[in-house]
Amino acid sequence: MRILYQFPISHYCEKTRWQLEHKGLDYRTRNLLPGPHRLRTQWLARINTLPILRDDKRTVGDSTKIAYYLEKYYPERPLVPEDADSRARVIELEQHFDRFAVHVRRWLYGQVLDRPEIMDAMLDPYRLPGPIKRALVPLTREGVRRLYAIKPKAVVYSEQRVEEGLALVEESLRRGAGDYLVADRLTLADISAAALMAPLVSPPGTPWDVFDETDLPASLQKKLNDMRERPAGQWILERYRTDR
Ligand SMILES: N[C@@H](CCC(=O)N[C@@H](CS)C(=O)NCC(=O)O)C(=O)O
Repeated sequence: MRILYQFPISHYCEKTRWQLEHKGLDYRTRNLLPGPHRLRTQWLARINTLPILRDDKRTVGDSTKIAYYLEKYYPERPLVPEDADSRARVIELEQHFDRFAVHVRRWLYGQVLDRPEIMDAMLDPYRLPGPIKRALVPLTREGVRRLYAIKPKAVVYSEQRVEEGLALVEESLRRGAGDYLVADRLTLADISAAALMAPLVSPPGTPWDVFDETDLPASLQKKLNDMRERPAGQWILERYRTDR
């Protein structure tokens, strides 16, 4: 029995879902409620964050640790190449995109945290009774603001890091041999980059595809369109169309 403890909206959880599905591994998801989740995550893996994977008797927390755990115990459809140079590059890129992901989250929440769609995307999976959901909305929103430091200066800093992340995708594509960042096929570097930056371009059907964008401020609409149209944005959308 394989269980992925997750927040559906978390891009780190999406990275793990993609990897599990690429490998054809069956799993069930268990959605934890943001806030009280820490009681469960501490008990399961002594960490505060999701994803956590329970694989029969083994429990692994953190998307990077899960990634290497899965490569080790389920080597079919490998995502880390054998060849030493490519392997080193995949490991390096995975680490970079893992760090950029914090800034993707902060920049995006900086733009949309006050919109109702965000709290719906976060809380609707739990099918809470209306009054409980209404009580949780302000607590969850302020919890997110505090936890991820959604403050004007930090959001501006994160915007620059997001730009670096997108530029790294584009530079890696120029260096690489084709559609993928390192090898001539999908690797953990591609899954990490595409999943962790997907909230910026909200591929159809993903948990971030929740806005009627014509309803967003014009400057934000333009920024999101620009991201979607540049090579990195196009590449993320293509990975979702082809490999997800
Ligand atoms: N490095 C971790 C980061 C995971 C992470 O930041 N998860 C967030 C959701 S996107 C989380 O669980 N936050 C809740 C908390 O910090 O209490 C990983 O790769 O799994």
